[in-house]
Amino acid sequence: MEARSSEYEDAPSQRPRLTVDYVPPCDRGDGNRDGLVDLAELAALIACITGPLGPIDPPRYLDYCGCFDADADGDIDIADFAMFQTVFSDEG
Ligand SMILES: [Ca+2]
Ligand SMILES: [Ca+2]
Ligand SMILES: [Ca+2]
Repeated sequence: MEARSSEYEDAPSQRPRLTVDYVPPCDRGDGNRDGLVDLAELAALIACITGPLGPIDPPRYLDYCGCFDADADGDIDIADFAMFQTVFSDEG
């Protein structure tokens, strides 16, 4: 049984294309996407801190909190803060 279709093999430019636009929640801690990870993000991160006993309490989990969950384990704790420090800059 032939699993592939040969319909487009002679006309590669006519092959169907799938374009996926992925917008990440933020760029390495840059919650407001201004290109800087500065005091604005530090304040936001502090508002999101849950401690290590997650999971995050949903009412406290603001839209942007996922931005600071660097290890993607559902909480914002010291491990996430440690990673935040590696990208933090107060030059903003
Ligand atoms: Ca920022
Ligand atoms: Ca954790
Ligand atoms: Ca985490």
